[in-house]
Amino acid sequence: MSHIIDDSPMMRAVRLQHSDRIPVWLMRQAGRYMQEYREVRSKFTFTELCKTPSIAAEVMLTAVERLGVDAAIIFSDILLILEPMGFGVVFPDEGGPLVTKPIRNPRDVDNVIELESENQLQYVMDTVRYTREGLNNRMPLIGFAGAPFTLATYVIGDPKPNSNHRFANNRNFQHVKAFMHLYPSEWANLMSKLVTSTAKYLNGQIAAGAQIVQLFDSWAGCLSVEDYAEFVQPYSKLLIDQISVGVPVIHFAPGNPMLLPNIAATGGSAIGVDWRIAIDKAWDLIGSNYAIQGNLDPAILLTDRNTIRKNVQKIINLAKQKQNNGFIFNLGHGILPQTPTENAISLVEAVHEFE
Ligand code: 1CP
Repeated sequence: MSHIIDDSPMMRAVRLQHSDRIPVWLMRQAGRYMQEYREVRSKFTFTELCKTPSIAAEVMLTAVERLGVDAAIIFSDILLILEPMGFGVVFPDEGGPLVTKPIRNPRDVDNVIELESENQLQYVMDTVRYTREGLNNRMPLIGFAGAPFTLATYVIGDPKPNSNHRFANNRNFQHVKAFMHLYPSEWANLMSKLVTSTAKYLNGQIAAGAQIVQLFDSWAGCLSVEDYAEFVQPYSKLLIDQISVGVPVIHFAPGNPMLLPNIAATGGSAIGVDWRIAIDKAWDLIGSNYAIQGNLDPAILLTDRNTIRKNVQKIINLAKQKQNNGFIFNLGHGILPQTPTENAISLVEAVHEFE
């Protein structure tokens, strides 16, 4: 890896080394809130965008340029890996993503196809290459994947035949929870297939040029600590343990601060934290040997420049009280589509100007 990237604020922070400034990037930093994205998106469907690496790369490069952030993430989606695994995935313009061939009974797990090679997602590997080239060592590039549990929330459908398995209809996560308790051995089989596939996918992104990877366990917060420990933690650990040595992993599982000690024990160099807990208290739960990423409430970006600055300073002050190194500023979850772009820029400036 080049020394320029090794010495970048983002890379130094994720490794708990001192850096001159606090690095900042925003989850979902390229997206519908941004005029430039909406213009590109009006010409392509979301799937076409993801499958056209030169444009996917351009979308992210435009966003990082506009915002002035310290890290780029590839433009892609956590659900794309499900296609070569035999689940249909569609992204309708309204109502959220849809898995068209979900698991409806325990026997369906046998038909889930393990990813054989990252080349089955060649377009993602190309997006990594093009984005990395376009960045020209200005900042590290983050690859990413959904954690096995979060992928399972999308693929385990309503057991009733022909029922509509739209994820938005399943916000209580009742199907995935019932499945893991009722069918522990099929659950283990499904999670193992997701782990093996995701490890290949992430290591493929690393081979293609990703310098950090982030694991999104976006819906793990719906679980109790006991269920997380029994049904999820061993698999996420297995996955993180298989990531290429020396590549920092950011482990993000928002929604339930009570899980933080387990999330940290599961692995990662940096732990992502949402706004439901203060950053200093979160760091106490995680431990000082981990970097921490977070934790502004995305709703604050719907206010104004002064309110944003005040909230940014509050978070940085709390983080600094704990440790001088190892803090990455981010939102607690993805940026909201209603966010004015100038507010996102104000946030980045506020972090960079912090004394
Ligand atoms: O129509 C559109 O333009 C599609 C909107 C969209 C976008 C811009 C989707 C559909 N995915 C993405 C990109 C995306 N998704 C990125 C790229 C980087 C960026 O935008 O800056 C990343 C990192 C993701 C990750 C992702 N996808 C997560 C994890 C992050 C999180 O928010 O917790 C999840 C849960 C998804 C699933 C997904 N894909 C798309 C949507 C709207 C959703 C989430 C909502 C849902 O399931 O209802």
